[in-house]
Amino acid sequence: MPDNGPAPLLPADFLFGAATASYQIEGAVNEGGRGPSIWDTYSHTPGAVLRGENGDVACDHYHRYPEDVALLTELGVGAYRFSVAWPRIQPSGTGPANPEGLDFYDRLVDELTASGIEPVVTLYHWDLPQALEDAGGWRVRATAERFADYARILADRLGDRVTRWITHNEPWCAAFLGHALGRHAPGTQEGTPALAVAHHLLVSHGLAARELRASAAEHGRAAEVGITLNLERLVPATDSAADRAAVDRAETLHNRVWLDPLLLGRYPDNEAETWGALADGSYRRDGDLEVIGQPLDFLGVNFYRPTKIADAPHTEPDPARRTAIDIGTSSPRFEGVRHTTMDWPVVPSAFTDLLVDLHRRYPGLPPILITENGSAEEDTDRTGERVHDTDRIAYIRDHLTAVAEAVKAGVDVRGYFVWSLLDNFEWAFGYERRFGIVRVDYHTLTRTPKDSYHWYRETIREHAAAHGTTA
Ligand code: GBH
Repeated sequence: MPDNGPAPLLPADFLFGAATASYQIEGAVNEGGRGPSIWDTYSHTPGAVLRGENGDVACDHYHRYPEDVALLTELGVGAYRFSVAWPRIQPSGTGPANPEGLDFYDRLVDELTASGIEPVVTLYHWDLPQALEDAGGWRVRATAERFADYARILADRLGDRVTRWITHNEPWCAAFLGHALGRHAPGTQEGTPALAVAHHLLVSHGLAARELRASAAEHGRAAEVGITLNLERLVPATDSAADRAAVDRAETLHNRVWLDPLLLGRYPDNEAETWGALADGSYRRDGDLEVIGQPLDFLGVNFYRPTKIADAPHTEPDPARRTAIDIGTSSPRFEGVRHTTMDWPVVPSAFTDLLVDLHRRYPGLPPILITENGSAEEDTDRTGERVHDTDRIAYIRDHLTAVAEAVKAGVDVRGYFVWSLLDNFEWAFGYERRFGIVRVDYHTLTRTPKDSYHWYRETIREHAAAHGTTA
């Protein structure tokens, strides 16, 4: 048992979990009647992913899920967050459900509940059926309507065992990395369409939330609906007015474009400053804000690192050719702190600041679940079967402590999911970046718990013991 410092004390009913996502772990892309997704297309596009890697096999979780549930059981987590691959449920994104796809998640949910682990289900972690992309993808409203149909299918089938639903994971990535930076599927650099995507993702969240709740009501079940955002802690590079204005624009691009409609029922007031002519809003319709702004049962927050923001020239001088992320900012490096293999600065206090600030700025804030937090490390310090990932242990411990500080300051945080249970397909970075607390050998697909897994298990046990409950 590695001793890497004590675990922080969190409330007695605090939920400890682990998280994954479908395309990053499942593999078996041509099995069980699954249709292609935009990530199959994108990862098979030369030059898109580091070393040309893709999710065809990934961790082979589709076949090895009993072993992965056994790892979760031994870990002692109260909950497991996973995502459903829409193209397993509706191979072309519309029409009747594919029974084999539903059966897979049905078995997974059964294994989890049999082990006393709550399944927390994300509906969309970026694997859009390719057929829907071909019909316009998230640029068109119809995709939001199809998403609601898909949500209904899942709620009807799994809602007897699943209570907590996350409609979207990090819509910022789906909208802006996908359609403006072009570093995620579908991999384009568009202007206004990226903003239409953001809006349609929010509308789809609202439409799906209604279906999840309607299904629960009809069946006499409970449903709790949330959405997961990758909120950014943005720090001005200097105290200058220009840098502070740059932070305001970045706040809008990263945080407020989601938080304001979800929690305040309106879009940010500085859209024009942020996007100029792109922010024409023509894709918005009367009634949309009401659909988007219905009450959330919880807000999912993913946090990894803060970002420093400075005022900078636009990268595209022609406003007509600008993409939606070109808002006249740059991100200088944090000096004097450790950086992980993602080259992300490790600043745990920024996590506390983010949560406390969120709590102050949004008075009607629902309870928060930390749906992802973790660190990519080299994991080169190994003896035999052991992986001595002391940096990852320190990262998780210090970020859990940062959460505990936020709770002390009055923020209602109910749980924490470590990203990730397994090393997995890290999107544009392929398999080179490892976030797992369990090592995956991609030749043999053998799973080996790292020291951080043992540390996390001990932390969960100590938490239960300190509160006089059993893990
Ligand atoms: C989360 O994204 C995801 O939900 C999860 O699937 C992922 O594995 C995890 O974090 C770790 O990254 O350099 O321009 O290509 C966090 C946000 C967005 C961070 C994409 C990495 C790469 C941007 N991620 N980003 S770029």
